[in-house]
Amino acid sequence: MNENWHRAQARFRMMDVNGNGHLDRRDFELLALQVIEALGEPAQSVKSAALIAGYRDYWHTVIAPMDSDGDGQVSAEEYAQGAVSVAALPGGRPQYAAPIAALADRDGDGMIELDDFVACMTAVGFSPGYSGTLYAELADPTGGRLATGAWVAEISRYYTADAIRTSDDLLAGEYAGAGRGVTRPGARAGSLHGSA
Ligand SMILES: [Ca+2]
Ligand SMILES: [Ca+2]
Repeated sequence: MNENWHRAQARFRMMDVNGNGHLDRRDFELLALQVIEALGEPAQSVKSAALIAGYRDYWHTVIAPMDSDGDGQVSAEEYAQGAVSVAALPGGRPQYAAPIAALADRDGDGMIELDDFVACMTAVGFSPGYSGTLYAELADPTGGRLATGAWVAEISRYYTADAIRTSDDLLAGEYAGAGRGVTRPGARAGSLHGSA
């Protein structure tokens, strides 16, 4: 198992929101709804609709094609084989990147506040500590605030194969997400590794 395999499995677990061991359309609907709820955004708003559409497109165009056995779900094995590459993403970024940044920019001034960033990040499975650290790293060094474009760029960077700045830091943040308050009856820390 190499480092990229571990990263793939960590991502897989974050996306398997309902914890049934497979990725399908429902997981990405839940991801969008968790972010919308975490930010207190009205479910029917334009920003919410854009995020839901972004995650739906991401599922259909990026994740669903990894379903090599055609059962309508993407298993951990299929995901690992799918080799998520930024080259496969429309415009070089996942479709939810711009909508999630727009949603977190509550007042539309192009900047995201720390609390809103952490709410978004924890809603998709990152730990609060990692989220705070990442905000500080990405924030404008003069104003101390995070520009929406900087976050969109970071989400895109996250998909590049050489994106690991320090793998321990990144994986610690990702694995911490397994402890979020989502019911995951099928999620077991060792099960994915055992299938490698
Ligand atoms: Ca699932
Ligand atoms: Ca499948």
